Amino acid sequence: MKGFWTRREFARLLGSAAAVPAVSQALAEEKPSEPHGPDGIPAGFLWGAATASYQVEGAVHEGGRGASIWDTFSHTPGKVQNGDTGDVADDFFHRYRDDVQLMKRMGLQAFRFSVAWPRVFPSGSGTPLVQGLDFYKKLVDELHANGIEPFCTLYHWDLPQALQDNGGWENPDTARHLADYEGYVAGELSRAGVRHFFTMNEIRTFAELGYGNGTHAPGLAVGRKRLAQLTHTILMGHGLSVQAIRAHSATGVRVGLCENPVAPVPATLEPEDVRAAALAMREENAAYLTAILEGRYTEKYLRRLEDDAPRFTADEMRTISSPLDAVGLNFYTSTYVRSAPGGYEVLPTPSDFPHTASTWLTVSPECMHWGPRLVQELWQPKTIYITENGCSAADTMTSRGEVLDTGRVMYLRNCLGQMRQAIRNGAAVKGYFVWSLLDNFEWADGYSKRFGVVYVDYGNQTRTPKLSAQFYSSMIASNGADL
Ligand code: PNW
Repeated sequence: MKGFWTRREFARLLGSAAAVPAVSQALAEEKPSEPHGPDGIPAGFLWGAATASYQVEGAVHEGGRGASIWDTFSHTPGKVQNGDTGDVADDFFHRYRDDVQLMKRMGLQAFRFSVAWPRVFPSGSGTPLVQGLDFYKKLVDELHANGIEPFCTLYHWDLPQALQDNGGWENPDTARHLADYEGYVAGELSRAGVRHFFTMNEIRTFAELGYGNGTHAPGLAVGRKRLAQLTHTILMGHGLSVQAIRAHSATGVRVGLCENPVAPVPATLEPEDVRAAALAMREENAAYLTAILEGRYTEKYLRRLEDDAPRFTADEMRTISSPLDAVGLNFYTSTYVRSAPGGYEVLPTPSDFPHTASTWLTVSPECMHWGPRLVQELWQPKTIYITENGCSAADTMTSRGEVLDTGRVMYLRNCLGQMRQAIRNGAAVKGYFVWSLLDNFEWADGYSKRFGVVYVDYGNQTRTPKLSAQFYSSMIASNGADL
């Protein structure tokens, strides 16, 4: 089934030619995606699960690992719920073999993990630690031996503390150090057979929460002007890393990033509301995905920031929009919009809107339809992966040792149905990673919020697949036939 609109009709719907982004420089050279089968989920679709280094590994003092900003932050009283830290987490560093067997039993075809920068460069730059990548190489071998495709995120927020001491993302050198680190790791891991790399995870989250309101590491609130400039430095780090990964890795690797764009959902299907949603997708993500995929900041963004707008050069914007092979999208929730004078209006969230165990995470699976669909229609990526989607729940174990997380089953089933709708409407979604494989260290919420499809008893590190893991396994077995 085709989308509602052809690309040209959609461009007309968006209004004046000026409002229509030039096909992203980053993705312009890509061929259009293959037509998808009538079932919606294309053959060869990859079903996976995601984790991140600091959230699952533990072993923070092993192998010469340096400190990251999350070690510092979690050990600062009052920053994380219950004073939790990632010191032990899921002990994945020691238990990865068993966990890969768990993945295999679930039928997972892909696994997204991240590399901890301070395991490889303990102080962020200089000479890499010889044994720094041993753990990841063993993990990759284990995945390959069990027929699971590794997807490697190179920066999921654990910045070496030594770089933070020199200004962190406020120091342009950090972008260059990141690229050196990413080029080195991609070189090594691509020779170990890793074919998929993401430069970064969720620029929006670590910039806005880390430096905007200080609820994440490094816990700063630097004000609008400095935030805009350091966000630009982060984008530079991404672009330089894309180039470094390509320069250093074995041929055939695929490079992308994982971002969590605001996912605008049109309140109605009237063309003006759909157009409003497309405008909102572009403007609400202007400092992140839009800048990366178009190689420019929107006029509205620059005008809104006035004197606080970032300083940048045309050359930097070309670096930032270095061509990508894939776009990773993390979708958890939606933002409802409608048409309004000036383009669009973001609608307020009613106080009784259903939400999960995390109050920010409202239950609105439509993000999985409109999110990928609007990204596709605006920027035409050849490949989209849903690199995260999932929810928290107040999971408990029954006396029979089961975790019956029906809320998560409902959430995932509906999200996947909406993803199928996006694919039907032309979004080039080629894989899906549930967040998360395991319950883990949920940043400022510590261990108080559980996102896994597998329950972790933090007392003895026992893993118990939840009902949602069973649901996900059977869904994988049918390639989503029942969605
Ligand atoms: C993402 N918010 O983070 C991250 O990529 C994961 O590491 C994380 O565990 C997962 O989503 C679940 O939270 C976010 O407050 C953390 O809006 C917080 C927010 C959004 C994303």
